[in-house]
Amino acid sequence: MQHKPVLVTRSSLPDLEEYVEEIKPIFDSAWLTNMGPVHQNFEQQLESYLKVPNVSLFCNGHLSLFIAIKALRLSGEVITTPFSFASTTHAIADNGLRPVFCDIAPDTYTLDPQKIESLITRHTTAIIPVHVYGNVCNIEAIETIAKKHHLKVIYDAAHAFGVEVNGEGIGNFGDISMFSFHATKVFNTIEGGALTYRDAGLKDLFYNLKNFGITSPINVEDIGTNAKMNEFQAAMGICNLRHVDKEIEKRKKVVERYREHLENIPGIKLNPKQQGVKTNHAYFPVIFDKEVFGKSRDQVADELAKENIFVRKYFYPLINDYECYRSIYSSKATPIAKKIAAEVVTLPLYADLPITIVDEICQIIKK
Ligand code: T4K
Repeated sequence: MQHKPVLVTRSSLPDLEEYVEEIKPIFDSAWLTNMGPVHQNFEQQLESYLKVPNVSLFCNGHLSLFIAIKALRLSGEVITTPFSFASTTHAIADNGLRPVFCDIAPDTYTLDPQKIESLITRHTTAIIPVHVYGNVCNIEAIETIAKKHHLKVIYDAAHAFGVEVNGEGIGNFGDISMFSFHATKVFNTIEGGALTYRDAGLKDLFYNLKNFGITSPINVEDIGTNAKMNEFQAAMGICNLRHVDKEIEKRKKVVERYREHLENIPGIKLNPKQQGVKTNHAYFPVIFDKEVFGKSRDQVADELAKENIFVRKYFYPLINDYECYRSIYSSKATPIAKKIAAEVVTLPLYADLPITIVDEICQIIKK
């Protein structure tokens, strides 16, 4: 008999009893949102887990990024990658800025620093790279370029929760990093997001911008929005944080099994292992080179779908090919990203994915 549909991921959840215990004080106090005690407690726990000096919480990752850009008072042009989720570019464009797409490196799928400088103009004010799939960007090269040209750097670290570089939390690089705690992420608060940053002076500004720009009962200094994380989200975060290391360990086992099966098959390229990086096993992207492997990514996806296994083509199409951007941009300007977007699938990956399913997926691919 066929198994139930296997999707690309499945949210991690604590035991119901654990969550109920965590939300009891919220029912007692009737304090549901607006940076209450659970929110404050969770923020502190995250600073310690992520090994960063400052965390600000938000209702989702996208509005975190939107507010990060707004807070730095950027203008003009922002260099970014087209190989990402819609959020990265939308957050730039929605701030009234012009996204400028830079191609990616073929090994990590992150922004290629060698291609950044030729895109810098007198209007450029920032770089927004993405640690896509949890792969770490070339942070040293990006920092050098940013310093030389006086640019801000905001990392989209939506995929990089818990990732460390030589023991340092990934959220310590650049001016600001954004994490997503969406249901589909390694660590979730149902919906949710956070900014991490070294400049403690940003804390009050983030607080105000996520709360309509209100600075006191009689003063509104900024055109802010409503991007507050509520107490129930924070309680979910506190529960999930207790288990996240175990969850990542389980993901690692799934990834290792995939690698055992798929490593060294001509025409198949797996995600790189980066030296000095503690990974979080967020995604398992696989590149299929049809010329060598014999089947395209789409054919592989179709074969798997016949067996009730549904992969995702993260990130196809490229953002510069979206209907809302393609009249202004050409994806031909980012050929590496275009090729990878056409050849990549992300295979199912979550903590409780049975190894038997991993075996089945790999048998179908090998067949
Ligand atoms: N930057 C980057 C690089 C990002 O990848 C994202 C989000 C952001 C910024 C913005 O962060 P947030 O504002 O979202 O916090 C999903 C997620 O919705 C999105 O958060 C994520 N990136 C993106 C890569 O993936 P979809 O449209 O593919 O989601 P959906 O609903 O098709 O779900 C995918 C699979 O996840 C389902 O097949 C099953 C599983 N799932 C889904 C949901 C909603 C669950 O197991 N539980 C659930 O509750 O975008």
